[in-house]
Amino acid sequence: MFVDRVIIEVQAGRGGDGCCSFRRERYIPRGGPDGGNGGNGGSIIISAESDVDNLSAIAHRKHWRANNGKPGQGSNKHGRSAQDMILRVPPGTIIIDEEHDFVLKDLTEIGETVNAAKGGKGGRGNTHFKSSTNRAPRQTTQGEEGEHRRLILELKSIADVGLVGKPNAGKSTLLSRLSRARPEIAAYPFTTKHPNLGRVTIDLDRSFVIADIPGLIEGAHAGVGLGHEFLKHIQRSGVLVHLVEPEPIDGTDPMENYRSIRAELMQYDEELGSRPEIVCVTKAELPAAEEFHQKLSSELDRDPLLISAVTGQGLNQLTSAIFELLKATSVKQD
Ligand SMILES: Nc1nc2c(ncn2[C@@H]2O[C@H](COP(=O)(O)OP(=O)(O)O)[C@@H](O)[C@H]2O)c(=O)[nH]1
Ligand SMILES: [Mg+2]
Repeated sequence: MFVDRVIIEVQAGRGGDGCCSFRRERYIPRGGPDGGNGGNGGSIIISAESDVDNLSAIAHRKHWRANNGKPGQGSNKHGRSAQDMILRVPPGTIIIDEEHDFVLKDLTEIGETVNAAKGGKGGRGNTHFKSSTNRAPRQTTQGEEGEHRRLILELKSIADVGLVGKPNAGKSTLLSRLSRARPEIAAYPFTTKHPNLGRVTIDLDRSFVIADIPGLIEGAHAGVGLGHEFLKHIQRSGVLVHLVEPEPIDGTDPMENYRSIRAELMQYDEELGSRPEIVCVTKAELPAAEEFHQKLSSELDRDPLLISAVTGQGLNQLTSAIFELLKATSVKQD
């Protein structure tokens, strides 16, 4: 199951109370205060980890609660602090405070963490209050309450490149050919039910991540088909690769298909629709491919590529073009 949005409640642990105690030993009258401090409550830490790819492990539970700190004891024994609870999420997870409607943290990097609910501090034992003027204090403090929050966790995948195109255009096949990702592939629409990420390695120091999302169809922005919700997984991609198949099995016009995906992107988010785009005519070995490639060339101001995931035609050209464009767009951002 692929989950990219969950609402949970997190409750940090309470701090342990400070202890009130006096040393009582034979031959030592009025031995003085010896109550220890309470331990700290556990915090709820959310951490972006490379081996997690969606939020399903978090979705099975609504309440996440860290343990309380232990109270202090006599003989100046401090209570033990509770361990923090760590929730592991994929990089790209945005942590939102639901009640107050603000972003607590956008965990974009692997290894980044946020303390989503701080554990309560332990209370002071009466030893702490000992002074020259008060040698037998009875005063202690209680442990603090742990923080409580309602959180929305929303995953917007981190991928350099987003693949777009009609269902059946060949997106998943291309991803599996270029990377080690193994998305589902079949000759019917909507085989891909959730986004897949794959890293494409050109050589030792040149690589990038591609996201394959379920196919768009016209009206996706209005909730038709698999809907636009998956578009958020390419919203952070600097470059789009738009695949168009030359001979759609459903008999649709490939040129119309190209235009409708463009319109769909613009309607969802103009900024996304304006990202640099590499257009590819797929399935190059099919008879109609050449002719459609020519036709599309005259329509666009930049030449589309002609590729085949079956024969490998144009794939090196595509990965180099992607890399160059990524380099150019990241320079512009700096
Ligand atoms: N002839 C040919 N068929 C392809 C090529 N790439 C993908 N296909 C086929 O097109 C169909 C849809 O591919 P898929 O990758 O699932 O498309 P997606 O819906 O865009 O992800 C499958 O039957 C693939 O085998 C290609 O380069 N040449
Ligand atoms: Mg697919």
